[in-house]
Amino acid sequence: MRLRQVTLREIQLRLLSPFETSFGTSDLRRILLVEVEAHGVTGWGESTAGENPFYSYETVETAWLILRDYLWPMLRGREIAAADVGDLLAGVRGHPMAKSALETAIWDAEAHEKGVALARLLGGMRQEIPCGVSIGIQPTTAQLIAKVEEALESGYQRIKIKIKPGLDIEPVRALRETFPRVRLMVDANSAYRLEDAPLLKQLDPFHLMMIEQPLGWDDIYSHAELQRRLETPICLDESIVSLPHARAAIEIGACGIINIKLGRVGGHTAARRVHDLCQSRAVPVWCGGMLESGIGRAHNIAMSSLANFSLPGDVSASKRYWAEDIIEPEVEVSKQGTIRVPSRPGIGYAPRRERIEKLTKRQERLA
Ligand code: SMG
Ligand code: MG
Repeated sequence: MRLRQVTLREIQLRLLSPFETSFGTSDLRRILLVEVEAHGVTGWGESTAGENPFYSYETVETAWLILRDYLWPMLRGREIAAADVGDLLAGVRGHPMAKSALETAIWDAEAHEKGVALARLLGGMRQEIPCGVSIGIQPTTAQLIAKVEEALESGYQRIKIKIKPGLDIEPVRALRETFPRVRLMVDANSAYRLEDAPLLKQLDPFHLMMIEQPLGWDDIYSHAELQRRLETPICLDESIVSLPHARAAIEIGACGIINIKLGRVGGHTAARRVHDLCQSRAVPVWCGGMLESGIGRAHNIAMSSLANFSLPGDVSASKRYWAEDIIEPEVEVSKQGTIRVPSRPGIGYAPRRERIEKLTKRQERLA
């Protein structure tokens, strides 16, 4: 297809409640949406860049600049296929969240053009995906337990809690005492150092499914060192920014599980390559979340339909985060803790244009 126009929009959406991790708190989300138009079809993508360069170096501002000044000019006027877009953009180093916003929008447009569900176009085979929740750091253990209880009542299949130094062993102990059999894991978002290995070792007796990204985002080597000392599998998130990083991590034994995020690796094609590599090395993967609006959530669902997404991901219902989402229907989770992969064309959820217009803080049309 040949794109006629790309529209960048920044919308702002307030989270139902603030989300705290080891690196800070999110409350009002600034979300960059990309809409691409080809002849007769449109496609939507979402950049998962944050308000601040804390989870990654990208922000809404950097993604906007890179999309407008570099990525769109590389595609303008060309005949393109969604599967090739990632490679066409490879001349720009890094900036995977900016790339992913554009690339995923093109995948959506191509699926609409072909009249097929994006999940099928990507090669996904699951009709429903297993879901977990990610619970931010809570002011008290009682509040944490209440949040976990609520998630389990809604049917979610596994619980992830955020930890940071000083709020790690005790919350996990309390949860294990209250919920002895629940599938439980923790995410440190790089808050520890290799010297903390004896502390992290104290998590082993709680039979966690995994410890996500305990050490530095750029320190795959130390994770291998740590993994040798722990029984609990390490799952890498921030460290896996590309296929070569995934290969290195697996080869040196830095993790037993990988969290795949579209924005962190640069789109569907890159994510599928990481998925395929992990599958060939018997490393299970699951889909991470970045507090996405419905657009990003829908792309996560399509990606999660691939075969090796065998563990419950962080893709949860719209209503956990938003009073009202920007897609129709909203993402819903069954009592069994699953999301049905839509069979409608494209991402399978319709962007609510009027609502998006109302939430838009700025927009720029690129032709
Ligand atoms: O979208 O449910 C969600 C959030 C999942 O915990 C989540 N994401 O490191 O995995 C992670 C965090 C990163 C986002 S924190 C702003
Ligand atoms: Mg994480």
